[in-house]
Amino acid sequence: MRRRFDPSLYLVTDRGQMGGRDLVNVVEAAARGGVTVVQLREKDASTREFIELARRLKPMLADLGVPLIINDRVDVALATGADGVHLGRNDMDYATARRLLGPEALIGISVETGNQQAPASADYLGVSPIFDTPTKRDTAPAWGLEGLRRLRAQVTQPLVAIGGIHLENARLVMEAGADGIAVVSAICTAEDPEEAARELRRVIPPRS
Ligand code: TZP
Ligand code: MG
Repeated sequence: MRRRFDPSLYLVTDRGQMGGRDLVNVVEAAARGGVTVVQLREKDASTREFIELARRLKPMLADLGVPLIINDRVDVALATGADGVHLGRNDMDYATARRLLGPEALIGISVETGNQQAPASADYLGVSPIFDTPTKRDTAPAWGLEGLRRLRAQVTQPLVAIGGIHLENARLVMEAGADGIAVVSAICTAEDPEEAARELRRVIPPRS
């Protein structure tokens, strides 16, 4: 049995895109607007700062019933009681992370090309990038909607699509087979992150 979780609107944080606003305030607004999962992504923070940020987010998100996932770092997830991790191809392997985090943890795996495999028991695959995006430039070639459709037909894990997704194309991405959309700039740069999340929620088809 796969762990229960709603991947439909997945916020990936980038403090650099928040215009000096406090991370917790922006994430809380987004969660109130309907974000269903939050990934804390900190590429430049020290381990200590990463842990402090996760500890600030965790109780607020727990109160709102929104799981917190840590990007890359199993140790930070363990240290902070986060709900899971998102692992890229150079991060800890799935089996080791599962052993350390236990059967209840949410573990997502990045899939950047058609020949990358992922364990059937992964909680979701992060399909990356769907479209080119200024937020992350060192990516593999974009999947496009057609690539996403093809992958959907080949794998059983839930698919969370990321890269260049915003209000105008979110529905198309869902219709191409995604179980959820992950966004950075569409929420982190928004003047009103709560409203941005609410608007994205409106274009995501209800889960069957
Ligand atoms: N991984 C693949 S693309 C991406 C990440 C973290 C960035 C997506 O950012 P945006 O602003 O939603 O295009
Ligand atoms: Mg990573």
